[in-house]
Amino acid sequence: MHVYLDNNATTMVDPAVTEAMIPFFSEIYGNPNSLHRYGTASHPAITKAINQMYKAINASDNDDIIFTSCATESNNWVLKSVWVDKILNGDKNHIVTTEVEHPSVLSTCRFLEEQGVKVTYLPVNDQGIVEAHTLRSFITDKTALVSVMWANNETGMIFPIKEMGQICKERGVLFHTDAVQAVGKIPVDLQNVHVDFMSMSAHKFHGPKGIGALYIRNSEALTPLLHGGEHMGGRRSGTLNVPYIVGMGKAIELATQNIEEKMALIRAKRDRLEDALLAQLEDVFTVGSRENRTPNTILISIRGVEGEGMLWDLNNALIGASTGSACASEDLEANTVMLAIGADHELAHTGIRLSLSRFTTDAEVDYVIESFTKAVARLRAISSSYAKVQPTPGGKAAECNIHH
Ligand code: C6P
Repeated sequence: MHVYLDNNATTMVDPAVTEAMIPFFSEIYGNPNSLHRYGTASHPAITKAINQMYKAINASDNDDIIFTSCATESNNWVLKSVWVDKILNGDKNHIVTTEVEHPSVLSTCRFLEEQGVKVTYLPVNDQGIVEAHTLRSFITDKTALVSVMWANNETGMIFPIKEMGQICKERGVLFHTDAVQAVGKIPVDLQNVHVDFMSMSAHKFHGPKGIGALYIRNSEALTPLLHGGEHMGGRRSGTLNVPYIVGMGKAIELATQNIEEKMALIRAKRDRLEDALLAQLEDVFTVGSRENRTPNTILISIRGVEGEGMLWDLNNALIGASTGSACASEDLEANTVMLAIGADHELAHTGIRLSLSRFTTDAEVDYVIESFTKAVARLRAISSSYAKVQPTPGGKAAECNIHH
């Protein structure tokens, strides 16, 4: 059996999405900016996709949703443009973010620090989230932007975006959220939450790779990252990627329709998998409370088993998982989010991320439980250190704030 449990890295394109995209490769292929019929033929489909996006996140007519090439671009755009608009050409000098953001935010912040911007990286608590009140004390008169992810890609933990948005609104500071791991997984209602900018990526909700979007509240000013032709009202130049725009619209519609029902189905499978692994294996720990986690994600640590060894065994059993973010999985560093939570180095090398999707079946869950427990037994049997590092009950595990 083949089982794909790396849906936080990317997802399968829903066949209905592929079907919607196909005509726009070789039938309706004109440039939408051309005035002839071949160009204008794509306009209804683009309008439909934009409407699907607005509806899915409950944006208002005054807001903008601009298609980008990926969420990495959306995140870069917000951070670099706020730097230009509010710091280089304004009187601010400070950005606030968290220590567990995706590299597309963290590396951009490091670049901005090299340009002289002050960046505060908010610490996470033992659940892997930043508490809203922590943010309040770090905002100063010089703060231009707060950027906090809606849900973390490695743990699935959901951040208090509503409370943080309110704090930023009260303090008159722009608020950006990287909602890549939230949109399509949990309800995202922008009439209920105050955010100025929000990044999204289609391939995280069964759309194609290579297309993302940036939501911009009430047409807030934001210097373009890409200058060129006056595409998308001059906000982001480049010929519109019509098939992918159509695919993103269809994918977000499918992912957000009856989202509560979809969440319940995924959560039931995730909980069954998590319960079985915790019950059948000794010295394993999952990160963060389930109630405050995206319903598809488990980050599990297995004392005495290197994450890479575990991935190898799972891969041999035709199961795709990861040791954390796909961008960081080629090096053998400890899981940075687990270190931020306070796990010791040994445990931070043992994290395995299992991320389900609406296509995951019960039979697949059964197969993963069986294969996972076998792999742990095999790897512990050949581990020279496992017997030595076993914690005493309530000892090391409690110290490193990883929750059983
Ligand atoms: N995270 C993961 O394995 P792109 O691919 O540029 O559209 O999305 C980047 C991105 C931005 N923010 C968050 C929270 C993300 O999770 C990702 C992608 C993948 O966790 C690949 S590194």
